[in-house]
Amino acid sequence: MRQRVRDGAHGGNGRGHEVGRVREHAMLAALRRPKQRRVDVEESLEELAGLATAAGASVGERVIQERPAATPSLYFGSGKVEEMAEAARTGGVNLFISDDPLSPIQERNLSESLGIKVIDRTALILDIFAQRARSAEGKLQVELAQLTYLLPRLVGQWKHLERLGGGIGTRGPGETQLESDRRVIRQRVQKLKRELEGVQAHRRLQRASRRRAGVPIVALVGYTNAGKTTLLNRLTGSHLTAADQLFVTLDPAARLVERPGRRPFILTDTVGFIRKLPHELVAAFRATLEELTEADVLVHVVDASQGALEEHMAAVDSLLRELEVAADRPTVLALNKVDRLDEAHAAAVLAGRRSAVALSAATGEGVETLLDAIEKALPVSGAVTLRIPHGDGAALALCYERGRVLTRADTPGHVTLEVELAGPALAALGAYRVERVLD
Ligand SMILES: Nc1nc2c(ncn2[C@@H]2O[C@H](COP(=O)(O)OP(=O)(O)OP(=O)(O)O)[C@@H](O)[C@H]2O)c(=O)[nH]1
Ligand SMILES: [Mg+2]
Repeated sequence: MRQRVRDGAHGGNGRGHEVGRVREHAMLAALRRPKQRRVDVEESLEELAGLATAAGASVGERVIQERPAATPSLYFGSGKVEEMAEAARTGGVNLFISDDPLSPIQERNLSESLGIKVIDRTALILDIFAQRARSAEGKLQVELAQLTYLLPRLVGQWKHLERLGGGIGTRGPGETQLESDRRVIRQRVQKLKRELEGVQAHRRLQRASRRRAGVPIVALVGYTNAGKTTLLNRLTGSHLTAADQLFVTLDPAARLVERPGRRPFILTDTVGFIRKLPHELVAAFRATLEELTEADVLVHVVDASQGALEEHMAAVDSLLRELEVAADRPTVLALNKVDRLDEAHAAAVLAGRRSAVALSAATGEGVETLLDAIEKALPVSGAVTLRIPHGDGAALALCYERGRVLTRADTPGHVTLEVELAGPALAALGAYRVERVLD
């Protein structure tokens, strides 16, 4: 794992540097509150193990403590923490990872009690992103997220010292140092934001020219490891990296899909989603993810062979809502990896899901059915003419956001547009439709 995150997450108890080159062996822990099902907590821990592996650590013991609520000082109960400290010593564990977010104080106290480095799921995900970011934009976004995460931790560290009654080592230069650290970080955050704006302006231009070319855009979205990149590779003959690891893809990619007898479209791949995605990352990656708002159709790729299918789909849906990707956007549900299921299981997964297609990006089974479904959801190819009163700004906005405006004529009182629109948007605007272009 990279040093930068470790220092930030660690709160600086002086041990972070020792394990720099040693392989990290991690203990994972979560609380189970009375209302939670054990299987859900176990699945979340399993995913945390996947994240730890992706970050380069090996995984040892997993601990679930049943408690009505977290404790303010240690998150876990103090008796449990003693047990875990003992287990860590005997198990050769040098890293403790909490599945839930820890406050800076909890992180620090736990680290002191356990005698090893302590991080939470957020720091772990940030670390993976830091290791994987390749593009200039990706790197800027990750650093921005890391600094946002670090800033309150510096403050927390200071409050912690104050709580201990100040005294030697906490006066004068200590405070000055903290203030200047914070100032330096804030300045860096401002600089990163400016640089990001530059990169993003460039990408907006690229997107605008793509849009002008008039080829519809189809965006792959989904949980990390669902098979998005494998599917893009299959449909476009590309060789983007796909692997059985979480967060392989960070940078967006776009490729043209051209199949004989079918309308061409641009297919985009982007960073995958996960439960409890750090809000620092969502904020920092907002621009990357904003690409989704420009898609004509979303293909929600789901790993259908996976037990926590419903939770994964819900996590993706809630992130899409957070990103304000319109809920009425045509979406095709791609239930992937059906090659791993027997027929009965595949049928059970498909049952009751509208607009779902079962497929295997690995074998190619079901891919033509997916292409049929995408084609149906694409904007209608023929243009329609709409006469919209000036008063209805929302309708006009919808045309520009969700359609492709070919011509526009403004007259007093009305705007007449020739526009290509997808089915749902067309249905919403049907009242303004006129049969032929008015002179
Ligand atoms: N059996 C099977 N494996 C698949 C299928 N599609 C993808 N995989 C495997 O699933 C793993 C993840 O695939 P990716 O395409 O990297 O998944 P992704 O959604 O792009 O994941 P991230 O970029 O990490 O978010 C890889 O090991 C793929 O080989 C499929 O249809 N069947
Ligand atoms: Mg990928």
